[in-house]
Amino acid sequence: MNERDRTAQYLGQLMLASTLTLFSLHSSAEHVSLEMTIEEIEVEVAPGFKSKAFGFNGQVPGPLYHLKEGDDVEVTVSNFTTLTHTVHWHGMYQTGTWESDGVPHVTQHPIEPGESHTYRFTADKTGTLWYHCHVNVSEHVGLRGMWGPLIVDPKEPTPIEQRVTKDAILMFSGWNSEVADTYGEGGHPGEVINYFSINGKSFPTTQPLRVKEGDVLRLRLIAATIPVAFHLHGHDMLVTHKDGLPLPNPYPADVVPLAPGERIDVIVEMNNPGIWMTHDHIEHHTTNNGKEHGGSMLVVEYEGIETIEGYDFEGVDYEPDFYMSESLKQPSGLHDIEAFKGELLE
Ligand SMILES: [Cu+2]
Repeated sequence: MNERDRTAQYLGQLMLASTLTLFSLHSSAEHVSLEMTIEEIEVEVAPGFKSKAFGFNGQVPGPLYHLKEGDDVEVTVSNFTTLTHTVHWHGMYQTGTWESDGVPHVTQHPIEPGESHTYRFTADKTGTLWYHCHVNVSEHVGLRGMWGPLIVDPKEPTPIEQRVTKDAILMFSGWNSEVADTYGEGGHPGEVINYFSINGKSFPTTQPLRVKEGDVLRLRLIAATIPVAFHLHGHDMLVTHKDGLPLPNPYPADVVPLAPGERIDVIVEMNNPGIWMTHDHIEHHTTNNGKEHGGSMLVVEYEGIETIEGYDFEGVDYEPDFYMSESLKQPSGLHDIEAFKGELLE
């Protein structure tokens, strides 16, 4: 084969490969078959504070569901706990599959201890969704960690989404140390929520979020159980999506409010190198049992910046998947995150 033939053959292969890539990007809806358990675990939320939880796949937040628009999903959920549960896929339209909506005594019988239930639906809503138990929600969701992220990639992402270089998920929740040790208690109106967390951890048990100058950072903010007023220092955030839906007119903000259950996506141009705080501006949400400098806060670290002496995260082992940025790069499916695993209770 001469040089020109080889070049022609190479170009032919390249075209075939790019056609296949396009094909797999745009008509890649698949049948996805998944399994998830519910376990009794104990999680460390803050230094010196542990809570009993019901962990999807033994972790809080639950594992990441990363799907593509149009995927046909089948999830078998097995309950290894002593109480009943269901799974509600929050935001999913469930077109023609209302029996998979996960509401006990309305769309299904709750999953009894030792039993399993299979949910089947099409991923017909895109963006940042989440899932949670729908049995005794005020306790199981409100205090026991029964929530996790559900991300559905759209067939046609918006132009700004296509520029994103780093994707991160932040789930906000609260805890009540008074009932932390006893299943079946808590979740009452007026009870005192005294710990506040991002991805199940209160500052400084959270992790820094590492970026580099020039990154286009997407934060998927999910208010799982508490209201939030999310503030990032040193940058404006472009609010691009609400509840998974792209906004017709994205707008800039430096504080983003979320009501419980709400999801807001923001996209940030990382153009101001430094070490920057983010925190919930509902002031008592930045405390651990009333002690300041805790709660729903994290630090954004630009690569190459020298930190001050006595920096909060000095010498702390860095966990790159704490905001699920690494798992979001993986092919679609169900992703366990090691950093969120609790201790199994016997
Ligand atoms: Cu439950």
